[in-house]
Amino acid sequence: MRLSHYFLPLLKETPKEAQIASHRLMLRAGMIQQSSAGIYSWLPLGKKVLDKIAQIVREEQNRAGALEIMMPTIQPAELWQESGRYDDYGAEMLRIRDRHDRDMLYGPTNEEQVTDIFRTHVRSYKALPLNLYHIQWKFRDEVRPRFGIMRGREFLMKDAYSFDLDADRARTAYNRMFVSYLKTFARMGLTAIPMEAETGPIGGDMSHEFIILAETGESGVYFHKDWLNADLVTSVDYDEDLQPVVDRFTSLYARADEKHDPADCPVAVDDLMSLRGIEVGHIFYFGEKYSAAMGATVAGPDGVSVPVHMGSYGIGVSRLVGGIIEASHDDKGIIWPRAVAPFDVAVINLKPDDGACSACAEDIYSRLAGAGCDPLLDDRDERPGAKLASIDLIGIPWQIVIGPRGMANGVVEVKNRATGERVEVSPDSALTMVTGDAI
Ligand code: 5CA
Repeated sequence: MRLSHYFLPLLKETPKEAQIASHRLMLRAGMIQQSSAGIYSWLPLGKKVLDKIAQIVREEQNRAGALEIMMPTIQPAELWQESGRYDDYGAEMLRIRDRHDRDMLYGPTNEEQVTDIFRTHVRSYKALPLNLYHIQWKFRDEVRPRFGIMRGREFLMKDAYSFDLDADRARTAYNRMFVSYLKTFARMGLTAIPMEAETGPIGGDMSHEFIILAETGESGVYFHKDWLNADLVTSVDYDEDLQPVVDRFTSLYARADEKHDPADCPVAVDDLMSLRGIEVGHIFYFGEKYSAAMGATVAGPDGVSVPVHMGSYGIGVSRLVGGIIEASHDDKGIIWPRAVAPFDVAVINLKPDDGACSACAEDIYSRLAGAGCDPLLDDRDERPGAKLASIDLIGIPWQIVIGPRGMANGVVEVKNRATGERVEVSPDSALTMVTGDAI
């Protein structure tokens, strides 16, 4: 992409309304624009990161055996009346009436909708196990939308729903999602700590939140310091028995601060850490809560029909954009982990009106694209200092800086955004450095 053809509305001033780094940086980097409280438009740079995060989530859900569907954002009130949640959900639910005076709602979650799909088509245990997910916008009329897209009213969620014949098999489905979440967040360069949690309006009797550590997080968490070096289960296979893996993780102490009781904590004071975190995922096992209320039953091997056992599994896809920035930024701007970066490498031409600089920049740009990289060419007619600052701000992992002084010596500068390291090398070596990192 050529920056001269792109839409990147950078802000020079720090927006006053933004209280935390990720909100400030997303506005300054031209990633989002507020439409109304807690509701945002995603501009090209933001949309690209959002899509990359969604794609990692999708790949890991597919790998864990879940099947992608797409359910609507607008749901009929009747489904929620069947489960009993239409009245229970309260003011957080956005209620809509259509032209025929039918009560509808903008879905805050999809347990009822997916249970309706299931009961329409599945009658026998032979169709199980089944796990259906979608990546879709939700609406919750939060009392205090804040921190930009971190606590929005409209937000993008991945929500998966598992169906099994009994509690034991449902536990297997739960464990698969548990492990797939650790893998998903690890791919984004994040350490996520699973923590026993309340089930809230979703209901049920087993639940874990996945928390990433960040100073500005809304949740306080106490945890064993070994979490910081926990093996990220990348090598675990879904065909093995996952219970020991889950047990290994859950045996390491992690508690929300309101649940931490110093008198009853098994961890020695020296090993205990207390930090703040952001909830990026939440999984629930709630058994027959919705299936019994909505008549989603299957005939078991003995021919007897029983309500199916269900769980639901959420990831805050749009919240992760902010969460990753909270976990990875400095005073110059965002530092994207390679896997979610909007572009792999920025080619910065400091003097576009210089023939040698432009020829070199164009050559590097086209060879990067040919090597399967996604490069951004800064060909704007801007001061060199402003260019370097804006590329630092938007956090591209590698920068190749081309200027007349280097050209005279046949070299360009390669900068690693995360470490700040810079080296002067030939254009060929620059290509090897940044493409080698991609592969
Ligand atoms: N149906 C269940 C699981 S699919 C569910 O809705 N769970 S949840 O309420 O915990 O939401 C799942 C995830 O969505 C949360 O872990 C969080 O990362 C994200 N999320 C929830 N509310 C918001 C919000 N207001 N803004 C941004 N992300 C949110």
